Amino acid sequence: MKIDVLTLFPAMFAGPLDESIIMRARKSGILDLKIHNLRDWTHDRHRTVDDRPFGGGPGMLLKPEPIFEAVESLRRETTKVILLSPSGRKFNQAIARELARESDLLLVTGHYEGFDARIRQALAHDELSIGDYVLTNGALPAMVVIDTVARLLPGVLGDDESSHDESFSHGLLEYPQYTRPAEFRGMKVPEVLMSGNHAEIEKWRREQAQIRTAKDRPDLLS
Ligand code: 4FV
Repeated sequence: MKIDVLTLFPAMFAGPLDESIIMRARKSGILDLKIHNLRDWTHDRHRTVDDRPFGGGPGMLLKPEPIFEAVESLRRETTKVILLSPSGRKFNQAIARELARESDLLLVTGHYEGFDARIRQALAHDELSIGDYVLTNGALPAMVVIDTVARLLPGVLGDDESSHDESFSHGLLEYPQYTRPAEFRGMKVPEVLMSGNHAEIEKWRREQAQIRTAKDRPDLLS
């Protein structure tokens, strides 16, 4: 998968996407990730990317010209252009699975008070929000989407790392898990997990996932 990111803060991406599983995916070529500075598509001495909103109001908006030029020069036939903003549809595991089936994504990150509306109208295939809160810019949301989607790409997670039976994979929270020691500070691992009776273990895990979801995330059940 090819992922291009358009941002005013390329340096923010150094670090989170240069470690562990994501770095391995990049090195193996499964993920071709490129970070682009939006100012590279400006032509004035001040490299202007923002301006005041028509009709007044606080703050500044991202201008259409640099973003249109950048998207038009970076996108290909198959590219899915995605805006990151608080007014997007709420990103979740199902959407991540959807995106993981694409061949290339172009993530356009917001800043200031947001985008000139013509960017959404004429360029975006989709608009995603990572949650109902306001960040200083769209870099972290882009990293969240990249990390969530990349680990679903075939070959990214090794055998010992599986996206098979995890939270949200069946619309439920994950069942409680335990590793050695079997007893820690008086807290014992449930007997059934050490019974070797896989049918009983599966049954117990399904029940625990239901119980936990009903208690902590009943919205997932509805
Ligand atoms: C955001 C979110 C988000 C809003 C103002 C950037 C900021 C600034 N993006 N999910 N929540 N963006 O808060 O995606 O433009």
